[in-house]
Amino acid sequence: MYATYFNNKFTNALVFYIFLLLLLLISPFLFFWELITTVTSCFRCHENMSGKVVLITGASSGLGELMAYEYAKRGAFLAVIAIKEPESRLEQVAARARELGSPDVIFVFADVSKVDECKMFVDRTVEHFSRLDHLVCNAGIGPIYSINHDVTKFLPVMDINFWGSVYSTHFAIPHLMKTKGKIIVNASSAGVLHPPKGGFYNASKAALISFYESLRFEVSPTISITILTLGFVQTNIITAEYSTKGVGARLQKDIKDVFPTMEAEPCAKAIVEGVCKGATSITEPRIYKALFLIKFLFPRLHSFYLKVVLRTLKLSGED
Ligand SMILES: NC(=O)c1ccc[n+]([C@@H]2O[C@H](COP(=O)([O-])OP(=O)(O)OC[C@H]3O[C@@H](n4cnc5c(N)ncnc54)[C@H](OP(=O)(O)O)[C@@H]3O)[C@@H](O)[C@H]2O)c1
Ligand SMILES: *[C@@H]1O[C@H](CO)[C@@H](O)[C@H](O)[C@H]1NC(C)=O
Ligand SMILES: *[C@@H]1O[C@H](CO)[C@@H](O)[C@H](O)[C@H]1NC(C)=O
Ligand SMILES: CC(=O)N[C@H]1CO[C@H](CO)[C@@H](O)[C@@H]1O
Repeated sequence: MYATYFNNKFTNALVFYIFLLLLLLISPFLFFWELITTVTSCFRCHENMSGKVVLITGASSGLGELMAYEYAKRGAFLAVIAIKEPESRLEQVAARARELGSPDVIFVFADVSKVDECKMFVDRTVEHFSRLDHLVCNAGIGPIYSINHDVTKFLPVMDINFWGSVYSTHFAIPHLMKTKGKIIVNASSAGVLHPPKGGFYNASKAALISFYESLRFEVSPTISITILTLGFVQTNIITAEYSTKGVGARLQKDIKDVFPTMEAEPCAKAIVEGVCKGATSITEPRIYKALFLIKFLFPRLHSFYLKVVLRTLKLSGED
């Protein structure tokens, strides 16, 4: 009996390693396949955004704001959404987008974690513009705490990052069906790489990836979905309210030393360009794609890397 058990276990492991070896052997061909696809995609025609309607949640700052400007430069009508806060800059964002070339911009204050408010801003956008072409589910928060904290404090992470995107998508789908539109969802490389202590944030992003990867099959080919898995981009989320006690600010500085980071503006430009070219997933900085590959092919190397990073960031002692 033990022999069979050992045998099974051994064969299973062997099958895995043989498969891995085969994969490595054919990887030069796979590599060229990827390369050729990437090169040909450069020549694919861009969607003409002039006269199209784009709804962006979380557009009062960060990448959401910059994406609004990129769409504005392409002549799209815009509906920009953010939660009403004393310092919310949504009106200024709307004004700037008009200056940059958007023919008409509306702004709506709403909390994406509330289902009726999501219905309200989708309805209001369609009432005003009579159509919807792109839905950008961008609003997100990123706290950094360990499981030892009061766990209920983190319900908002799931409510905003995951449910906020799902609610908006639910109400937008009937309108996107009519225009053969697109959904752009803001996940994160953290949803794939799960660095330590990002548990709640990273889990909300992993849930997004999982949900939208299967939704893809449900709504295609009418609606296409672009999943963003960004690495560290220098915006203000890392210093946002949930990462209290100054850990956020220090972390942002430390992160720059150990992870590849990218400026927000070229990143927003790359995203909108990718979406208009019909990309199904976008990763910026590109180097993170290599990290994803390492994680799937060599999980031991991945955890070794994370341990080293954890030590460098000195996150282990505090929370
Ligand atoms: N920066 C990075 O390194 C990075 C990396 C990977 C993924 N991402 C993802 O990118 C997205 C945006 O990041 P960011 O750095 O640009 O963050 P940000 O500057 O803090 O922007 C977040 C936006 O979401 C809005 N928002 C927050 N809670 C909301 C709510 N309940 N309802 C409606 N709007 C709400 C904020 O509006 P108000 O301020 O007006 O509330 C703000 O406009 C997130 O989903 C994040 O997970 C970022
Ligand atoms: C894009 O569409 C607008 C109107 O829908 C049209 O006037 C313009 O010429 C188009 N631009 C290109 C580059 O095709
Ligand atoms: C996505 O969410 C993150 C915060 O989690 C934010 O930094 C970024 O601006 C958002 N937008 C895009 C397009 O990534
Ligand atoms: C890439 C990213 O934003 N990941 C998050 C996941 O959790 C880690 C843990 O510290 C955070 O640093 C990140 O914000």
